[in-house]
Amino acid sequence: MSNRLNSTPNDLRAFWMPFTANRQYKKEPRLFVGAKDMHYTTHDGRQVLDGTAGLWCVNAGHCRPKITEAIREQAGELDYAPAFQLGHPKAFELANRLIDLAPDNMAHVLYTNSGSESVETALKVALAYQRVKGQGSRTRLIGRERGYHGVNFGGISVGGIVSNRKMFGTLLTGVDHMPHTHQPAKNAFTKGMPEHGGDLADELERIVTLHDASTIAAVIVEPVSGSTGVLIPPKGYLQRLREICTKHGILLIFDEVITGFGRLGAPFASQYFDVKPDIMVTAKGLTNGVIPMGAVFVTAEIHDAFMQGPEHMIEFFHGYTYSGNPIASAAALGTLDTYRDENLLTRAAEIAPYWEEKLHSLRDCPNVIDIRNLGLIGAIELKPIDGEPTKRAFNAFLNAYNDGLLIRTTGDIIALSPPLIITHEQIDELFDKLRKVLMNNI
Ligand code: PXG
Ligand code: PLP
Repeated sequence: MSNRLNSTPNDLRAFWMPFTANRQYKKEPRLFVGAKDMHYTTHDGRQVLDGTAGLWCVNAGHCRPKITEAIREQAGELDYAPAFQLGHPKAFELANRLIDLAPDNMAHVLYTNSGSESVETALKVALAYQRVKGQGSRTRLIGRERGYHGVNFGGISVGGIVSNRKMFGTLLTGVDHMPHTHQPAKNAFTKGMPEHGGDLADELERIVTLHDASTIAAVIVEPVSGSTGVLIPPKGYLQRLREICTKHGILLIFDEVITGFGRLGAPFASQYFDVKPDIMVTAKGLTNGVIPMGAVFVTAEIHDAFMQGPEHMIEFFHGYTYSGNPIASAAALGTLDTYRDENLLTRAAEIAPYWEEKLHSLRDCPNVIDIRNLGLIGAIELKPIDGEPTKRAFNAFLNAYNDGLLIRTTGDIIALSPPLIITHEQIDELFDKLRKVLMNNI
């Protein structure tokens, strides 16, 4: 432990940190030097309860032995194998294990290194699929306001978070957006899925009428929006999107980067909501966040459409140096073993009622204007400080961190998504700490 604490760097300038208030951070740095199960250890030797599973990814908790061991072993046995025209056993084993877990219409997996890359891969599969089916006029992609699909150009084009888009020019052309589903005037403090807003799916019909179905390749949505501040789909909404896409021959892509791997109490949101997409985008919980890896799931129909032409020819011109990397594959297998052995992919369903009750008990705290939840996800929306948007939530984040609790904030919304191993006592501790933070004049 003392070695770890001594390894604190004394010059933080070179690293331009991602999605970080760099100047504030470097004046008052926050570093983690260790982690185990539900807790981080800070550079100043404190324990911090992980209320966010890192960045929504450490679903099995930290430094789990099966994952650590799998990585250690793989690193000494086969470190790297070329991803193109060659393979190694674990990438195939993993794909089969993933298909076993996935909704039953999913048949094949493409590997990536992140959620952002999974999104780009899914959009490219969708466009190329329409073309190989002789529907090359279907080039439009439809996203949604407030959607988050990573930070690469395709993802920010179909995404709908203004600050992630506005600096970067004209983006992909031929993209349109459905309205988001956040209706606080009607739905504030709803437990679970909101009653109002299911009809917003019909906005897709309007967009189809405007552009004509023959120009639209795919629709991409997060089943539950995470990054934008946790927006739970209204009742009936996802079913209706599915119906409209099917009716018009449009592919439906679910971005399950956050909802995948047990967050809602089923392996994937698709199963939780009983709505089947044509393509499913995942990352994060696939390796428990330990090694970068993503996976894109597609149906047999999509895959098989590409399997034509001479057999020595590449069927799909896409892939990454690290697609199905051996150490990442080993980490993912260790992760799936851990999920299976501890029933973690359904555990959120068991603890969700307790989670919901404790979360909504914060309703009486000052400046709380909405509380939302589903599975092991929670959000508390705060009234912004006049003229200083985002500051109230950021203050809450700093105070919680100093008090031994990790929360995540976006705008003036606090998002919670603890590892799926959290106990009832730790849920109590989390909300006791958060209540103290919210009561304390932030
Ligand atoms: N799609 C969705 C739905 C996501 O939530 C990505 C794609 C991109 O994944 P990568 O691995 O490229 O980051 C994400 C990522 C937050 C937060 O606090 C959310 C994400 C990442 C970092 C922070 O809400 N989501
Ligand atoms: N840039 C250059 C110059 C490359 O040679 C490559 C891959 O060979 C890439 C980018 C893409 O890298 P990756 O496959 O890791 O996404």
